[in-house]
This record gives sequence, structure tokens and C-alpha cells, in this order.
Amino acid sequence: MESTRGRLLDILAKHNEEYVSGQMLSDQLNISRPAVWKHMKELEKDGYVMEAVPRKGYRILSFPNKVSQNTIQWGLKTKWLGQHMLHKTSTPSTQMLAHNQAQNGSAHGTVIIADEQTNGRGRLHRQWYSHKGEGIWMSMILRPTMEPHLSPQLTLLAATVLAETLKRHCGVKPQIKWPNDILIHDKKVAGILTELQAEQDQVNYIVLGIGMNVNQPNTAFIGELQRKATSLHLQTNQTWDISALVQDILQTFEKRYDEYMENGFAHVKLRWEAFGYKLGEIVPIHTHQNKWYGRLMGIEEDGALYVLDENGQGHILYSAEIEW
Ligand code: BT5
Repeated sequence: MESTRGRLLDILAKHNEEYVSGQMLSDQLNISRPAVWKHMKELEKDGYVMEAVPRKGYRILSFPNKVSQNTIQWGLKTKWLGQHMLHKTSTPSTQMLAHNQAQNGSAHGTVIIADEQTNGRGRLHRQWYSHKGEGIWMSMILRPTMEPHLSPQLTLLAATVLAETLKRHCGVKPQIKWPNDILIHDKKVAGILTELQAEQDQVNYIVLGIGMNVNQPNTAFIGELQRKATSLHLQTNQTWDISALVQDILQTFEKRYDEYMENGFAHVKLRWEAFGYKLGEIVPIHTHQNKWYGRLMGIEEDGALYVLDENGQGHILYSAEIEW
């Protein structure tokens, strides 16, 4: 059962900047008013900054710099995304948890987030390094009315949301490497993993996983990642508030998702192409056994990559691994 303290935080967090009276808290939590006051003092010891105003009540002024359901939901301006949330300090993979939750009927917009993943994964069962407390490791459950073959559009949508949010929030210049990598200065700062459960012609649910490196120092990246990966901290020399960044991503995602559901893919495509990595350039392309050179032209309605070969002939690539 949830603790009194947890429920107290929940009530205060849901009221954002409004005061909640001691009487209301005491009624809802079924504890005395001196007990409410004692809980407040305990929270202050843990780094919460509280305000108590006579005849108005209590409110939270700031949370400790630590991710929790409350720190994310406090001030979260979304209608459906992240209104249901599960936060874990450690879990094998938020993707796995999200699949379990979705199969048990969790609502559209449910978000699962963890401080650490012990078995985080990328596409094709590749490993995803998820350093404790230093990044965003989260999965959202989406239940769109959509044909399964269009689901790659959601990966592209998510990529534009991450790029757009990072640019605005952190002042960096992100680029999207088709189909799911977010790069800054040629190094990967975030990746997206979209998995779906579908019938023949209708998506049942989608689990959209986002992994983003936020506050890792240089020493966090070892082996192949030393060359390939970066974090926002390394790119900006700042330490970022993870909850605030998650809020911004969720708010931007909800807005763009609703627009996409209403108006279709055309705007997503334009935005994606504005962030497209090496678009218009000639790059080596590995497809199955072949290696050839092609000019990256843009993306198709179904999320495929459109490439021109040396003879000017167009190719539509669905699962090519592109190397540069
Ligand atoms: C991805 O796969 O980029 C998708 C990553 C999705 C991770 C999220 S975290 C929340 C949710 N829960 C999960 O278990 N997963 C999702 P892919 O394109 O296959 O890239 C994987 C490759 O990226 C690896 O083979 C490494 O080369 C590299 N990589 C691994 N960890 C990285 C990191 N932290 N930062 C940058 N690159 C990384």
C-alpha cells in the first residue's frame, strides 16, 4: 500500500502551485493536523522546499534534484501523456515493464521511467547502456488507431520531438540519423526503440522507448561508446535537471502526437528533414551483402529512407544499416 508520505506528496504535486489546506490534507489522509505538519518537516529534511501560509495551507516550492513520479508530475502540463506513471529506481528494462503493463490494460499515455536499467536494450537485442541517475530511460504506452505498417512514423515523430526539445531546452544542435538516432556533433546522445503489438490491420498497443544521455561525464563511456556516444553534459558543460527535461519531452510529444493524429504525417516529415543528418550528401550504404554509395534524399510517407544511387536511380530503404 502507498505510504501516507507518498499520498501527501501526490496531493501536493497534483495541485502544482496552489495551496492545499491542512484540513483537507488531514481529511484525505485520515491523519491529524499535527501529523500533517510532522510529515512536512520530514519532507524538508529530504530536500523538499515547502511553504506553509496561515489560512491558505501548504504547497511545494521545489523538489530535491532526484527523479520520482512526483518530481515529473509536479507542473506537468499534459492532458494524457504521463498522467499515469510508474517510476523505478532500478529495473532490467522499462520496455519489458511497459509491455507487461500494456498487456494488463494500462492506459494510453502511461509512462514507465527508471533511474537505472540493468538490461536496457536497443534494436535487434543490442545492449543499451543506462547509467544510474544520469540519463532518461523511459517507455510510453500508446494505443493509436493506426494500421501497423504506419507505426514507423511514430519513431520518426519521436525523433523530431527529441531533436526539437533538445534544441529549445539545451541550446544544442541535434541531428537525426535515420531512423532513430539523435546525434550532437556526430555522436549519439539518444536512441528510440518502437515495439508494437498488432492484429492484421490494427495496432493493439505500441511501446515507445526513449534513452537519452544527460549528465554522464566522459569517463562513463567506455569501449565502443567512447567514440560513438555523448551526453548533454559533455556537450554543454552543464548539469541538467532530469525531471524538467522529461516534462518538456512529454509536453512536446503530446502536442506533436495530437497534431499528427489530426493532420497526418506531412508536417512530421518536414520537421524530420529539417533535422536530417547528412541529407543531400553521398554516404556509403550497407544493405545485406552489398555496399554502395547513395545520396540521402529524404523520408517517405511510411518512414522509409529515399536514396539516389550513382546512376540517379531512386531506392527506398526500409531496414538498411547506413555506415559513414
Ligand atoms: C537504440 O537502439 O538506439 C534504441 C535505444 C532505446 C533505449 C531505451 S531506454 C528506455 C527503453 N528501455 C530499453 O530497454 N530500451 C529503451 P539501436 O539503434 O539499436 O542502438 C544501439 C546501439 O547504440 C548499441 O549497439 C551501441 O552501439 C549504442 N549505445 C548503447 N548504449 C548507448 C548509450 N547510452 N548512448 C549512446 N549509444 C549507445
